[in-house]
Amino acid sequence: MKNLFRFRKHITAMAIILFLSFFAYVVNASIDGRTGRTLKTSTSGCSCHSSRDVATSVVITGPSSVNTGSTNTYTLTIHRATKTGAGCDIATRNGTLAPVSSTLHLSNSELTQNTNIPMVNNEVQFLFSYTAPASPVTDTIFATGLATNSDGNESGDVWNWASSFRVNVLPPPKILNLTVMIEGFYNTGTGNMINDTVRVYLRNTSAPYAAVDSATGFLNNAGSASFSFLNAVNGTPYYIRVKHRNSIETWSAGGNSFISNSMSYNFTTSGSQAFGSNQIQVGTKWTMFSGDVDQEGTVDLSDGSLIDNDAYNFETGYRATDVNGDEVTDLGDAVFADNNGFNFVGKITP
Ligand SMILES: [Ca+2]
Ligand SMILES: [Ca+2]
Ligand SMILES: [Ca+2]
Repeated sequence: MKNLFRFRKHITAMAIILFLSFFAYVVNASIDGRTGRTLKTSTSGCSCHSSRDVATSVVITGPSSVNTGSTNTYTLTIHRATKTGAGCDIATRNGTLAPVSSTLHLSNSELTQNTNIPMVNNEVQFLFSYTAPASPVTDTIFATGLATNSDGNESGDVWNWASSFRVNVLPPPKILNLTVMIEGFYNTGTGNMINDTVRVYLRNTSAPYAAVDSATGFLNNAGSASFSFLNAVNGTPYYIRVKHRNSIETWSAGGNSFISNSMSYNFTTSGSQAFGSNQIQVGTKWTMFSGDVDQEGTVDLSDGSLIDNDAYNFETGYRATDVNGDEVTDLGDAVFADNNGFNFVGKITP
């Protein structure tokens, strides 16, 4: 009888311990994070921890524009006066999330805290990576932030949503590495060209040769620059049409395609690199004809008279009439218009 009584007491004590452990488990049930709590899937937020608190600052920062398939790092910052701990739920529609901070883990494709994360000066930052999908899309990153009093239960905790963060997922730019020289700007003595800006248009190779994209670049001493295009695609041939402030517009001899987002083209190696072989040789380089000051497609008397007017007025600086690029308009410029005008130089296009 005595033994049975002792046994009962033992059972009761064990039951109490079990109950207390279970209770502790329940109140701490979400200390290692909950998912499905962002505006992606729910408007209830961290509703176990009181109602939404607008004084809790929850902010997502990172690039708003990324390339398809690329991985970029973002930060979720949670700040709330008087609070000492934090948790979060981060979700996205199309991309893939992964923890960068060791305080995060992936659960149901979302990111959440491992435990109550201590704040420093009422603030905590969670770093995470976002890998963009393979196809262009406007994506959204969602987050809900919890600020706690670190007492191990839901009382005294507050939460808020981050503003939903838009991510424009774009195809990577197509890069044209172009070399093209300008007759009047090229110095055969030094082998260098005066730097200047040109605009490149990519044109379809069938009539009406529609412009698909354009980009500007700043040619260096070797006549080279990189041009970045957002609308062009790989594997489709384009004519390369080059425009410069006082040169005859010049087209590539034929169509050229981007392969793996890249293309190189060099006009200077041969006259026939241009459509209609419409270039002039200066020293060892083939260059765009200079002197089309009014950019109507030919070099003629009207170009010459614009140069003469500016020369008469001793104009200086960056002007279309400065055909040799020395920042002075004078007879040194008129000579190009005279020579090319005499030879009836004009654009040749498909
Ligand atoms: Ca609490
Ligand atoms: Ca002209
Ligand atoms: Ca000049």
